[in-house]
Amino acid sequence: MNTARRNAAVYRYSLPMDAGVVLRNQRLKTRDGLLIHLQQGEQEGWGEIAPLPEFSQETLAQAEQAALSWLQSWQGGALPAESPLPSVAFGTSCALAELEQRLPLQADYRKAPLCTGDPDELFEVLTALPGEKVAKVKVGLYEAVRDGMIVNVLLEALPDLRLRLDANRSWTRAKADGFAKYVNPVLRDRIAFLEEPCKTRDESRDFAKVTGIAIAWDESVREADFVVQAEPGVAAIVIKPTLVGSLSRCRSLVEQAHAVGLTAVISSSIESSLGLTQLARIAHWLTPTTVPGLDTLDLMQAQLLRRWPDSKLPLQDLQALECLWRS
Ligand code: OSB
Ligand code: MG
Repeated sequence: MNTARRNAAVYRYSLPMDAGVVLRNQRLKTRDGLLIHLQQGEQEGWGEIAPLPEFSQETLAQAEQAALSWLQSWQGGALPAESPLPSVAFGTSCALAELEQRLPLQADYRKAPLCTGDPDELFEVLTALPGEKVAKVKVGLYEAVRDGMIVNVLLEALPDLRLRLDANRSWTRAKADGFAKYVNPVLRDRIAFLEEPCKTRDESRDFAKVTGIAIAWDESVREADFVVQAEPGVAAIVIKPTLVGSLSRCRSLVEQAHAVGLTAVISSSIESSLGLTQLARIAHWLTPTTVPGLDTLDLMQAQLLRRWPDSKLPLQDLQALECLWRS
Protein backbone atom coordinates (compact mmCIF):
# COMPACT_ATOMS: atom_id res chain seq x y z
CA MET A 1 0.00 0.00 0.00
CA ASN A 2 1.42 3.33 -1.10
CA THR A 3 1.00 5.79 1.78
CA ALA A 4 2.98 8.66 0.22
CA ARG A 5 1.32 12.05 0.00
CA ARG A 6 -0.86 12.66 -3.02
CA ASN A 7 -0.76 15.72 -5.24
CA ALA A 8 -2.88 16.61 -8.21
CA ALA A 9 -3.20 19.35 -10.81
CA VAL A 10 -5.51 20.35 -13.64
CA TYR A 11 -4.36 22.23 -16.73
CA ARG A 12 -6.36 23.68 -19.54
CA TYR A 13 -5.25 23.49 -23.16
CA SER A 14 -6.43 25.06 -26.38
CA LEU A 15 -4.79 23.79 -29.55
CA PRO A 16 -5.28 25.52 -32.90
CA MET A 17 -6.89 23.26 -35.47
CA ASP A 18 -6.18 23.03 -39.14
CA ALA A 19 -8.43 25.38 -41.09
CA GLY A 20 -11.61 23.70 -42.16
CA VAL A 21 -12.14 20.99 -39.56
CA VAL A 22 -15.91 20.68 -39.35
CA LEU A 23 -17.73 18.56 -36.78
CA ARG A 24 -21.29 17.88 -37.79
CA ASN A 25 -22.68 21.45 -37.78
CA GLN A 26 -19.80 23.49 -36.45
CA ARG A 27 -16.31 24.52 -37.44
CA LEU A 28 -13.75 23.55 -34.82
CA LYS A 29 -11.20 26.38 -34.59
CA THR A 30 -9.47 25.11 -31.49
CA ARG A 31 -9.53 21.83 -29.61
CA ASP A 32 -10.05 22.62 -25.95
CA GLY A 33 -9.60 20.26 -23.07
CA LEU A 34 -8.04 19.49 -19.73
CA LEU A 35 -4.99 17.56 -18.71
CA ILE A 36 -4.87 16.14 -15.23
CA HIS A 37 -1.75 15.13 -13.38
CA LEU A 38 -1.62 12.77 -10.40
CA GLN A 39 1.43 12.30 -8.25
CA GLN A 40 2.12 9.97 -5.38
CA GLY A 41 5.65 9.44 -4.11
CA GLU A 42 7.76 8.53 -7.14
CA GLN A 43 4.76 7.68 -9.28
CA GLU A 44 2.85 9.96 -11.59
CA GLY A 45 0.11 9.73 -14.16
CA TRP A 46 -1.45 11.97 -16.79
CA GLY A 47 -4.92 11.91 -18.24
CA GLU A 48 -6.79 13.93 -20.85
CA ILE A 49 -10.38 15.12 -20.44
CA ALA A 50 -11.66 16.67 -23.64
CA PRO A 51 -15.39 16.51 -24.38
CA LEU A 52 -15.85 16.70 -28.15
CA PRO A 53 -18.32 19.40 -29.27
CA GLU A 54 -21.31 17.95 -31.16
CA PHE A 55 -20.47 14.44 -29.93
CA SER A 56 -20.10 14.55 -26.14
CA GLN A 57 -23.16 15.07 -23.97
CA GLU A 58 -21.15 17.02 -21.38
CA THR A 59 -19.61 20.47 -21.87
CA LEU A 60 -16.02 21.31 -20.97
CA ALA A 61 -17.29 23.41 -18.03
CA GLN A 62 -19.23 20.44 -16.65
CA ALA A 63 -16.24 18.17 -17.16
CA GLU A 64 -14.03 20.64 -15.33
CA GLN A 65 -16.37 20.69 -12.31
CA ALA A 66 -16.56 16.91 -12.19
CA ALA A 67 -12.80 16.53 -12.65
CA LEU A 68 -12.08 18.97 -9.81
CA SER A 69 -14.30 17.16 -7.36
CA TRP A 70 -12.88 13.77 -8.40
CA LEU A 71 -9.31 15.08 -7.95
CA GLN A 72 -10.00 16.70 -4.59
CA SER A 73 -11.46 13.47 -3.30
CA TRP A 74 -8.54 11.43 -4.69
CA GLN A 75 -6.04 13.87 -3.26
CA GLY A 76 -7.68 13.45 0.15
CA GLY A 77 -6.94 9.74 0.10
CA ALA A 78 -10.15 8.26 -1.34
CA LEU A 79 -10.70 6.17 -4.44
CA PRO A 80 -13.52 8.25 -5.94
CA ALA A 81 -16.24 6.54 -7.98
CA GLU A 82 -16.02 6.75 -11.76
CA SER A 83 -17.55 9.97 -13.02
CA PRO A 84 -20.80 9.54 -14.97
CA LEU A 85 -19.34 11.92 -17.56
CA PRO A 86 -17.51 9.72 -20.10
CA SER A 87 -14.67 12.15 -20.84
CA VAL A 88 -13.96 12.55 -17.12
CA ALA A 89 -14.16 8.81 -16.45
CA PHE A 90 -11.74 8.21 -19.31
CA GLY A 91 -9.18 10.86 -18.29
CA THR A 92 -9.18 10.03 -14.59
CA SER A 93 -8.95 6.29 -15.22
CA CYS A 94 -5.99 6.78 -17.59
CA ALA A 95 -4.17 8.98 -15.08
CA LEU A 96 -4.74 6.40 -12.34
CA ALA A 97 -3.66 3.55 -14.59
CA GLU A 98 -0.43 5.38 -15.44
CA LEU A 99 0.21 6.18 -11.80
CA GLU A 100 -0.30 2.55 -10.83
CA GLN A 101 1.62 1.33 -13.89
CA ARG A 102 -1.34 -0.60 -15.22
CA LEU A 103 -1.31 1.01 -18.67
CA PRO A 104 1.38 -0.78 -20.67
CA LEU A 105 3.90 1.49 -22.39
CA GLN A 106 4.06 -0.40 -25.65
CA ALA A 107 1.89 1.28 -28.26
CA ASP A 108 0.33 0.56 -31.63
CA TYR A 109 1.19 3.61 -33.72
CA ARG A 110 -0.32 2.18 -36.88
CA LYS A 111 -3.32 4.17 -37.99
CA ALA A 112 -5.89 3.76 -40.69
CA PRO A 113 -5.36 6.85 -42.89
CA LEU A 114 -8.45 9.01 -42.82
CA CYS A 115 -9.84 10.48 -46.02
CA THR A 116 -12.57 13.05 -46.04
CA GLY A 117 -11.99 14.78 -49.31
CA ASP A 118 -9.57 14.02 -52.03
CA PRO A 119 -9.21 10.38 -53.11
CA ASP A 120 -6.06 11.18 -55.13
CA GLU A 121 -4.35 12.26 -51.93
CA LEU A 122 -5.44 9.06 -50.19
CA PHE A 123 -4.17 7.03 -53.14
CA GLU A 124 -0.68 8.50 -52.66
CA VAL A 125 -0.67 7.90 -48.93
CA LEU A 126 -1.83 4.33 -49.42
CA THR A 127 0.70 3.49 -52.06
CA ALA A 128 3.41 4.48 -49.58
CA LEU A 129 1.82 2.76 -46.57
CA PRO A 130 3.89 -0.09 -45.13
CA GLY A 131 2.20 -3.28 -43.95
CA GLU A 132 -1.53 -3.86 -43.80
CA LYS A 133 -3.29 -1.47 -46.14
CA VAL A 134 -6.42 -0.30 -44.41
CA ALA A 135 -7.89 3.16 -44.75
CA LYS A 136 -10.97 4.96 -43.55
CA VAL A 137 -13.10 7.02 -45.90
CA LYS A 138 -15.87 9.33 -44.71
CA VAL A 139 -18.92 8.91 -46.90
CA GLY A 140 -22.33 10.57 -46.83
CA LEU A 141 -20.92 14.08 -47.09
CA TYR A 142 -21.47 14.39 -50.82
CA GLU A 143 -23.64 12.41 -53.17
CA ALA A 144 -23.97 8.73 -52.41
CA VAL A 145 -23.27 7.92 -56.05
CA ARG A 146 -19.95 9.77 -55.92
CA ASP A 147 -19.02 7.92 -52.70
CA GLY A 148 -19.80 4.59 -54.36
CA MET A 149 -17.64 5.38 -57.35
CA ILE A 150 -14.70 6.50 -55.21
CA VAL A 151 -14.82 3.31 -53.17
CA ASN A 152 -14.98 1.24 -56.32
CA VAL A 153 -12.03 3.05 -57.93
CA LEU A 154 -9.84 2.80 -54.81
CA LEU A 155 -10.52 -0.92 -54.35
CA GLU A 156 -9.91 -1.63 -58.01
CA ALA A 157 -6.66 0.34 -58.12
CA LEU A 158 -5.14 -1.17 -54.96
CA PRO A 159 -5.76 -4.93 -54.80
CA ASP A 160 -4.40 -5.30 -51.25
CA LEU A 161 -6.45 -2.42 -49.85
CA ARG A 162 -9.26 -2.90 -47.33
CA LEU A 163 -11.56 -0.02 -46.57
CA ARG A 164 -13.42 1.14 -43.52
CA LEU A 165 -16.20 3.52 -44.42
CA ASP A 166 -18.13 5.84 -42.16
CA ALA A 167 -21.49 7.35 -43.03
CA ASN A 168 -22.31 8.66 -39.54
CA ARG A 169 -26.01 7.78 -39.98
CA SER A 170 -26.39 10.19 -42.85
CA TRP A 171 -28.29 8.02 -45.35
CA THR A 172 -31.87 7.07 -45.80
CA ARG A 173 -32.27 3.42 -46.74
CA ALA A 174 -32.76 4.48 -50.39
CA LYS A 175 -29.62 6.65 -50.45
CA ALA A 176 -27.61 3.83 -48.92
CA ASP A 177 -28.76 1.60 -51.78
CA GLY A 178 -27.74 4.34 -54.20
CA PHE A 179 -24.24 4.05 -52.76
CA ALA A 180 -24.11 0.26 -52.84
CA LYS A 181 -25.26 0.07 -56.44
CA TYR A 182 -21.96 1.59 -57.58
CA VAL A 183 -19.73 -0.78 -55.62
CA ASN A 184 -18.90 -3.81 -57.71
CA PRO A 185 -20.25 -6.90 -55.85
CA VAL A 186 -16.93 -8.74 -56.15
CA LEU A 187 -15.21 -5.88 -54.26
CA ARG A 188 -17.70 -5.68 -51.40
CA ASP A 189 -15.94 -8.10 -49.10
CA ARG A 190 -12.91 -5.76 -49.08
CA ILE A 191 -15.04 -3.22 -47.28
CA ALA A 192 -14.06 -4.27 -43.76
CA PHE A 193 -17.13 -2.42 -42.57
CA LEU A 194 -19.29 0.63 -43.13
CA GLU A 195 -20.00 2.50 -39.90
CA GLU A 196 -23.64 3.38 -39.25
CA PRO A 197 -24.91 3.77 -42.83
CA CYS A 198 -28.51 4.70 -41.98
CA LYS A 199 -30.49 6.81 -39.57
CA THR A 200 -31.75 3.81 -37.60
CA ARG A 201 -30.11 0.58 -36.53
CA ASP A 202 -32.82 -1.47 -38.20
CA GLU A 203 -32.26 0.24 -41.54
CA SER A 204 -28.52 -0.32 -41.22
CA ARG A 205 -29.08 -4.02 -40.46
CA ASP A 206 -31.32 -4.32 -43.49
CA PHE A 207 -28.74 -2.55 -45.67
CA ALA A 208 -26.08 -5.07 -44.61
CA LYS A 209 -28.40 -8.00 -45.31
CA VAL A 210 -29.45 -6.80 -48.74
CA THR A 211 -26.09 -5.50 -50.03
CA GLY A 212 -23.65 -7.94 -48.41
CA ILE A 213 -21.62 -4.95 -47.16
CA ALA A 214 -20.65 -5.48 -43.52
CA ILE A 215 -21.47 -2.72 -41.06
CA ALA A 216 -20.08 -1.50 -37.73
CA TRP A 217 -21.67 0.25 -34.78
CA ASP A 218 -20.18 3.54 -33.58
CA GLU A 219 -22.86 6.01 -32.38
CA SER A 220 -24.97 3.01 -31.28
CA VAL A 221 -22.28 1.84 -28.85
CA ARG A 222 -22.94 4.98 -26.79
CA GLU A 223 -26.71 4.54 -26.62
CA ALA A 224 -28.30 3.32 -23.40
CA ASP A 225 -30.04 0.30 -24.95
CA PHE A 226 -26.98 -1.01 -26.80
CA VAL A 227 -25.86 -4.56 -26.18
CA VAL A 228 -22.81 -6.15 -27.75
CA GLN A 229 -24.03 -9.11 -29.78
CA ALA A 230 -23.20 -11.05 -32.90
CA GLU A 231 -25.65 -10.23 -35.69
CA PRO A 232 -25.66 -11.12 -39.37
CA GLY A 233 -23.78 -8.46 -41.35
CA VAL A 234 -22.25 -6.75 -38.31
CA ALA A 235 -18.44 -6.93 -38.28
CA ALA A 236 -17.22 -4.51 -35.64
CA ILE A 237 -17.84 -2.01 -32.90
CA VAL A 238 -15.95 1.28 -32.73
CA ILE A 239 -14.88 2.37 -29.26
CA LYS A 240 -14.09 6.05 -28.70
CA PRO A 241 -13.00 6.14 -25.07
CA THR A 242 -13.54 9.89 -24.59
CA LEU A 243 -17.19 9.34 -25.55
CA VAL A 244 -17.59 5.92 -23.92
CA GLY A 245 -15.97 6.23 -20.49
CA SER A 246 -13.45 4.62 -18.20
CA LEU A 247 -10.70 2.23 -19.19
CA SER A 248 -12.55 -0.59 -17.45
CA ARG A 249 -15.74 0.21 -19.43
CA CYS A 250 -13.71 0.23 -22.67
CA ARG A 251 -11.98 -2.99 -21.72
CA SER A 252 -15.27 -4.67 -20.94
CA LEU A 253 -16.69 -3.62 -24.34
CA VAL A 254 -13.60 -4.99 -26.10
CA GLU A 255 -13.90 -8.29 -24.20
CA GLN A 256 -17.61 -8.59 -24.96
CA ALA A 257 -16.94 -7.88 -28.66
CA HIS A 258 -14.16 -10.45 -28.89
CA ALA A 259 -16.24 -13.04 -27.03
CA VAL A 260 -18.93 -12.95 -29.76
CA GLY A 261 -16.48 -12.70 -32.66
CA LEU A 262 -16.73 -8.98 -33.40
CA THR A 263 -13.76 -6.74 -34.15
CA ALA A 264 -13.27 -3.89 -31.67
CA VAL A 265 -11.63 -0.75 -33.04
CA ILE A 266 -10.15 1.76 -30.60
CA SER A 267 -10.68 5.13 -32.16
CA SER A 268 -9.98 8.82 -31.68
CA SER A 269 -12.29 11.60 -30.54
CA ILE A 270 -9.67 14.12 -31.73
CA GLU A 271 -7.61 14.04 -28.55
CA SER A 272 -4.28 15.86 -28.32
CA SER A 273 -1.09 13.87 -28.88
CA LEU A 274 -1.11 13.10 -25.15
CA GLY A 275 -4.49 11.38 -25.25
CA LEU A 276 -3.81 9.94 -28.69
CA THR A 277 -0.59 8.21 -27.61
CA GLN A 278 -2.49 6.75 -24.65
CA LEU A 279 -5.10 5.44 -27.08
CA ALA A 280 -2.28 3.85 -29.08
CA ARG A 281 -1.15 2.10 -25.88
CA ILE A 282 -4.69 1.00 -25.09
CA ALA A 283 -5.05 -0.35 -28.63
CA HIS A 284 -1.82 -2.31 -28.39
CA TRP A 285 -2.91 -3.72 -25.05
CA LEU A 286 -6.55 -4.58 -25.75
CA THR A 287 -6.83 -4.95 -29.55
CA PRO A 288 -3.32 -5.96 -30.70
CA THR A 289 -4.44 -7.47 -34.01
CA THR A 290 -6.63 -4.55 -35.11
CA VAL A 291 -5.37 -1.31 -36.66
CA PRO A 292 -6.78 1.50 -34.47
CA GLY A 293 -8.60 4.56 -35.87
CA LEU A 294 -6.19 7.21 -34.70
CA ASP A 295 -5.36 9.31 -37.77
CA THR A 296 -6.52 12.63 -36.35
CA LEU A 297 -3.35 14.31 -35.08
CA ASP A 298 -2.81 16.20 -38.33
CA LEU A 299 -6.15 17.95 -37.88
CA MET A 300 -4.27 19.99 -35.26
CA GLN A 301 -1.42 22.45 -35.52
CA ALA A 302 0.53 21.31 -32.47
CA GLN A 303 1.26 18.36 -30.22
CA LEU A 304 0.94 18.45 -26.44
CA LEU A 305 3.48 17.22 -23.87
CA ARG A 306 4.10 13.86 -25.55
CA ARG A 307 5.08 13.27 -29.13
CA TRP A 308 3.46 10.98 -31.65
CA PRO A 309 6.38 9.23 -33.41
CA ASP A 310 7.56 10.99 -36.57
CA SER A 311 5.04 13.80 -36.32
CA LYS A 312 6.54 17.09 -37.51
CA LEU A 313 4.06 19.21 -35.57
CA PRO A 314 5.59 21.52 -32.93
CA LEU A 315 5.28 20.44 -29.30
CA GLN A 316 3.59 22.57 -26.64
CA ASP A 317 5.05 21.94 -23.22
CA LEU A 318 3.64 22.44 -19.74
CA GLN A 319 4.68 26.11 -19.65
CA ALA A 320 2.22 26.86 -22.44
CA LEU A 321 -0.69 25.59 -20.34
CA GLU A 322 -2.88 27.40 -17.85
CA CYS A 323 -2.95 25.68 -14.47
CA LEU A 324 -6.53 25.76 -13.17
CA TRP A 325 -5.92 24.06 -9.87
CA ARG A 326 -3.23 22.24 -7.95
CA SER A 327 -3.04 20.75 -4.50
O1 OSB B 1 -17.23 9.75 -37.17
O2 OSB B 1 -16.05 8.16 -36.39
C1 OSB B 1 -16.32 9.35 -36.47
C2 OSB B 1 -13.53 11.35 -34.80
C3 OSB B 1 -14.27 12.19 -34.01
C4 OSB B 1 -15.64 12.12 -34.04
C5 OSB B 1 -16.28 11.21 -34.86
C6 OSB B 1 -15.55 10.35 -35.66
C7 OSB B 1 -14.15 10.43 -35.64
C8 OSB B 1 -13.30 9.56 -36.45
C9 OSB B 1 -11.99 9.16 -35.85
O3 OSB B 1 -13.61 9.22 -37.56
C10 OSB B 1 -11.05 8.44 -36.76
C11 OSB B 1 -11.35 7.00 -36.98
O4 OSB B 1 -12.33 6.46 -36.44
O5 OSB B 1 -10.55 6.37 -37.71
MG1 MG C 1 -18.09 7.05 -36.97
